[in-house]
Amino acid sequence: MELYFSPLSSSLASRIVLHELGQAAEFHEVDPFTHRLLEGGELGAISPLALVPVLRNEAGELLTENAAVLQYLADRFPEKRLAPTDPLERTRLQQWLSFVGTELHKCVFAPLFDRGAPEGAKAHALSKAKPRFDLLEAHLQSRQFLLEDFSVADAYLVTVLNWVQATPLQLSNWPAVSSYHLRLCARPSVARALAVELPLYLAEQKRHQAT
Ligand SMILES: N[C@@H](CCC(=O)N[C@@H](CS)C(=O)NCC(=O)O)C(=O)O
Repeated sequence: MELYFSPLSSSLASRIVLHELGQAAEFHEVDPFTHRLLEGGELGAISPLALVPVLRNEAGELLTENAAVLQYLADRFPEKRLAPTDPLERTRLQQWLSFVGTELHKCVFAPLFDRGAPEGAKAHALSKAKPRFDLLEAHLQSRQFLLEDFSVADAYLVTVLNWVQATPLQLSNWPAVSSYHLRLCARPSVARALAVELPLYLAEQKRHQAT
């Protein structure tokens, strides 16, 4: 398998899941500002919106959209139980994947990181954070994970929570979410993924400061 990724972006969730599954993959780094592959070439030539993650499976099929990619990975290796098969539990998983993808990633964080977004859009996005983090806080107060056990939705959530430190949001306002974040960051698959991608992220920042 091959994963097109940008350091510490939403594609980190797929790397975490690959580690959970014990699967090796080929990784292709994409600069999120230019959409160029560091090895040369354009992500847009592979995937029209030039967004990561893009997963290429062994048959050469290209898969996009984080929620779909993560479930595909989990379903390829069902013995690792990273996605429930019971219909109700699977729906709960999809509920959390959609919540993280639409209510947190796209509604709160995407405008904060969009260099072209006007200030008003950023303030508006910040105003959406509290009810969404309050919901998570209530859910995580009595749980270790979003579902009964670690699932691909946790890989996505820990990825998005990493972004808080680059925003004016303070995770300490939501203690259960903050403990969850620390706990998940210490999980071997997550710690390993962060150890690889943090230096790549810092190098990416340096490249763009220089230009
Ligand atoms: N709907 C897509 C969104 C993916 C997405 O927003 N990826 C970001 C990284 S977190 C990206 O590639 N950004 C580059 C850009 O916006 O040009 C998904 O769920 O996978």
